[in-house]
Amino acid sequence: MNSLALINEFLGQPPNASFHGYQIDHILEFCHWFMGALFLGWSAFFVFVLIRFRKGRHPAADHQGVKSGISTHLEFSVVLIEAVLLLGFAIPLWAKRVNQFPPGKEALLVHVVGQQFSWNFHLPGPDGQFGRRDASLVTNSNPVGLDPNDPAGKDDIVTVGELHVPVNRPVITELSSKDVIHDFFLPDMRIAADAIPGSLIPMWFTPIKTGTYEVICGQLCGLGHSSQGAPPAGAPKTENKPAATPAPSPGG
Ligand SMILES: [Cu+2]
Repeated sequence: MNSLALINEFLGQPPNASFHGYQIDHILEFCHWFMGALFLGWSAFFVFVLIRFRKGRHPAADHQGVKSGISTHLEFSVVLIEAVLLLGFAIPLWAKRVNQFPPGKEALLVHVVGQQFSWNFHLPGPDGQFGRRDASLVTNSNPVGLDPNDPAGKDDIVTVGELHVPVNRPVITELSSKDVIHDFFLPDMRIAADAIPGSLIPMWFTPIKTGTYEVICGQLCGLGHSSQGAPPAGAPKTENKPAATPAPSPGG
């Protein structure tokens, strides 16, 4: 861990637990330091201007203003650095995340359904096939509306608030929502994406460390928003195939 990483820790970022997370951390570190430098620079400039152009020294306004070109050069450098950050780092990194999904056979596919205020996880079970789901079948004991007559759904695993995934294997989550817009956010995995009713939004990550990590909702979605968490996404090292442990349902 280099000293640059300290600024992320100082700002409360948990240690990275996903394969691509280091790239995200590097760009965050750079942005934090860059924004810190900008903050100090602009603050110093502001104080300088307050003193330099005080009323005592300039009782009458000067309509010509600043004659030196320093501020233009400074502004241009800031714009240049920001353009490099955006076009050179942020957009390519984002493109990699959304365009280069791992092959379906290699990855573990999980359907994630958000609701006020919990996360439901639907895994295909040993047969690798998801059972049919229907919104009209949703009840308290059938949170994702799994069709009991569909043979493909017989071995499916549905859990509320807890997800177990293997390490070192890509996980693709397909996000949707039953009610309002939520945001499936795994801070330790350095990923987040909105869960929107009527859409299936794919997202992926590869856990590289075993442990128990937090799942939170990153989108203000109602009164119970802050309680829409789950201590999830971790697996014992020995676990090679997906397994999920049902958690007590929040009863809603
Ligand atoms: Cu939410």
